[in-house]
Parts: sequence; structure tokens; C-alpha cells
Amino acid sequence: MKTEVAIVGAGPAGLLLAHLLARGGVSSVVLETRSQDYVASRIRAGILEHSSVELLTEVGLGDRLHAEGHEHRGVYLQWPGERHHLDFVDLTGRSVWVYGQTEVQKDLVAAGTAEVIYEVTDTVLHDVATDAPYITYTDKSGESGRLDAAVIAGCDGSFGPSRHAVPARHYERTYPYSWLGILADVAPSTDELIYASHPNGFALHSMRSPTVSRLYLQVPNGTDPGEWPDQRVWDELATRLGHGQDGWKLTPGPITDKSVLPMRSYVQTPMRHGRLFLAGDAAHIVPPTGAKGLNLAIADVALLSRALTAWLRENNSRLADSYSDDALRRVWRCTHFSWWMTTMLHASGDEFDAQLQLSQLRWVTSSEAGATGLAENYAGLDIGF
Ligand code: RFL
Ligand code: PHB
Repeated sequence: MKTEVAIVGAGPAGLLLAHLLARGGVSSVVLETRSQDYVASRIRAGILEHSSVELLTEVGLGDRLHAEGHEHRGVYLQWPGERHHLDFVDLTGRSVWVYGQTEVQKDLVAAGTAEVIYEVTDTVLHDVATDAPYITYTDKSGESGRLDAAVIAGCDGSFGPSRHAVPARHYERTYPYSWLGILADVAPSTDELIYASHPNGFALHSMRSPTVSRLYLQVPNGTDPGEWPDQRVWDELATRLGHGQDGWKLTPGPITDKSVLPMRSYVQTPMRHGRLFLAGDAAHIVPPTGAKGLNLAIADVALLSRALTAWLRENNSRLADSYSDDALRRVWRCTHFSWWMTTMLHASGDEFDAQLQLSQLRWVTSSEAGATGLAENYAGLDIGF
């Protein structure tokens, strides 16, 4: 088989890249190890920043987002005894949208613009530093396949083979805590997200819809979700989120999913080797506290699709040559913001850290300059920043 761009991975980065390339008249084929159902039902990110919404809307993927997603003006930041609302629209003119990654994924599949081969195994990238790269794989019936392309886009997340095909250096930070993620069939107890710092650990009240809540608790690394029966989850959320504080109440409900997410920052540089370009989690991981993972994947493929379209359609390689540097500017900004939000809000067990965190929280909730800095980063910078 032959195509212009061979894409590894049908997550949001891979499917959106295929969609954007198709709009520019560039052909692509996507190879994905998992089944279509599995990919579409993974519970992951929930917040789209301003420029992600703009881009999805511009390219014809915004109908359901605008009908079923929820626009939020800002978030609440709190610590014991205090809750403050940061209004991003007042501060920066930009809002964010609650719309799950699963929904973005469904919209991309429904658009039908990507040609995807699901359930492939043994994906191996070959000759990526030459003008004739190709991928070999085994399809679901056990037949060997070969896909030749002008360019390979590695959109295969943090466990895929692409990042290992780039002789590069990486920067990494692990954190001494994880998140227990909870999905519950209960109306959210808040109109906008609550990020809570508490001596017991961080908690986040997010949501997926008017009837589904998404909640997170900071837990030690290596935690088994079995250690957290439902009653313990709700009791701890009530404590950390301040049930009873100023009359606010957390309403519990049936929990439908519980899973533990480790927290990591990881940046691979450069994001290109020869004719292999990395995008999304294949190149970088951020801890979820800044809600940046999905948005960075979208920003990467916005840049990459322009670069590849100019290269393959107009023989102009300028944007392809600057892709890695251009993408990494935003990647490092979001890496810093995600690290900063994480270290400001999680309990480290160190009393000096706790005092610095409190001072920082007071500053971002009382100074317009502090609040604007958080708002600008959270609601998101322009694509191409
Ligand atoms: P994805 O979504 O991981 O997609 C990569 C795709 O590549 C496939 N793949 C392969 N395909 C072919 N051959 C191979 N050898 C392959 N190896 C892997 C995989 O099956 C998969 O379909 O990466 P992408 O597209 O870059 O998108 C990035 C986002 O998914 C990611 O940044 C966010 O979801 C991160 N993230 C979260 N971000 C948030 O902002 N808030 C969250 O609550 C949140 N929860 C999460 C998350 C990431 C998670 N992962 C990756 C472990 C929860 C989890 C569990
Ligand atoms: C989510 O809704 O899953 C979510 C929201 C905000 C975050 C992380 C996750 O910072």
C-alpha cells in the first residue's frame, strides 16, 4: 500500500491530522493497534481550550461540541476555608469548553475522513531517515502488510514505537503522587470546575454532562483502586472539596468507573527525525492538572498538517523544517504551566512547600496580574504561539 502520510495511532492526534490533511488534499492512512470501539470509549481528558474549539469548529467538527458541550467562563480555586472564582473571560476574553475526549474521538470517526486500519500488531517503522520510509505491520487476520509513504507521522502516544525511532534526548519528571479518577452518574455539584488544595491532598471536581460528574483525588503512587470503596471516595471528596463550607454540598451518586493515573512530565526533542514527525503524547506528556494533554495534541497537528500540506502540495519545506522548534515552544509553555499547577495544588508532605503553595494560591486569587497569568495559560495561547 502507498500513501502520502502514514499515520501511526488513531487517537485524537492521528485522526485529527488525517482530517486536516484531507482538507488540504493530502492522502493518509492510519494504523491503530486497538479496536475502533476501544479507542472511542477510553475515558480521558475533558477540557478544550479556546483555540482547540476554534480549530475544531473551523474544520467542520464543531456541531455537536457547540450543541452538547458546555462553555465555562473560568474555574474555582480553593483551599480550606476559601473558594475563589477566576473568570477567564473577564481576564483574557477567552473561555474553555467541557467536552470529553471520547466525544472528540467520536466526532472524528463520524466525519469519516480518516482511512484507518484498526487492530494491527507488530508495527515497525523503517528507513525514516531516508526519502522512502515505510511501515510494516500484521493486520487482524494475521496477514503481513507494508505501507510506503512520503512522510510518517508518529501519533502513537507514550507507549507506541515512534518516539523510539527518533534519536533524541528527552526531559522527564515523575511526581510522587497519582490521581484516582472517578466517573459518577450524578449531576455535578458545581457549575464550573473546582481545583482544591487540601492537607489530605488535591481534589478536582470536573464533569462530563449535566448528569455525569468526573472527580479526581490525589493518591500515593502505586495505589490500587480496590483500596477506595465508594463510601471512602465520597467521604474524602467531601472533606477535600469542602462539603458544608459556606453551605456548599457535594452530592454523591453511583460510581461507574475508578482508575489510577500516574503523573509525569516528559518532553522529547527534537520532534522530528528525517521523514518521521512526532505529535501529541508520542512526543510529550504533561500531568493532567493543567488540562493540556489533549489540547497540545490538537495544537501539534494543527502545525504539522500545515507544514506537511505545504511540503507535499507546494514543495515548500520551510514549515516542516521549523515544525519541531515551533511545536516545542508551546510544548514547553504547557509543560511549565502543568508542572506549576501540579506543584501549587498537590500536598507533598513538606511544610515549607505547603506555605509556598498557600502564598501562591492567595496571590493568583487576589492579584489581577496573578489571575491573568493563570487564565491566559489555562484558556490557552494561540495555535502557533
Ligand atoms: P493517544 O490518545 O494515546 O493515542 C495514541 C494512539 O496510538 C495507538 N498506538 C498504536 N497504533 C499503532 N501501532 C502501535 N504500535 C501503537 N501504539 C499505540 C494507541 O492505541 C492510541 O489509540 O495519544 P494522542 O492522540 O497524542 O492524544 C493525547 C491525549 O490522548 C492525551 O494527551 C490525554 O488524554 C492525556 N490524558 C488526560 N489529559 C487531560 O487533560 N485530562 C485527563 O483527565 C486525562 N486523562 C490522559 C488521561 C491520558 C491517559 N493515558 C494516555 C494513559 C487518562 C489516561 C489513562
Ligand atoms: C477532566 O474533566 O477529566 C479534567 C478536567 C480538568 C483537568 C483534568 C481532567 O485539569
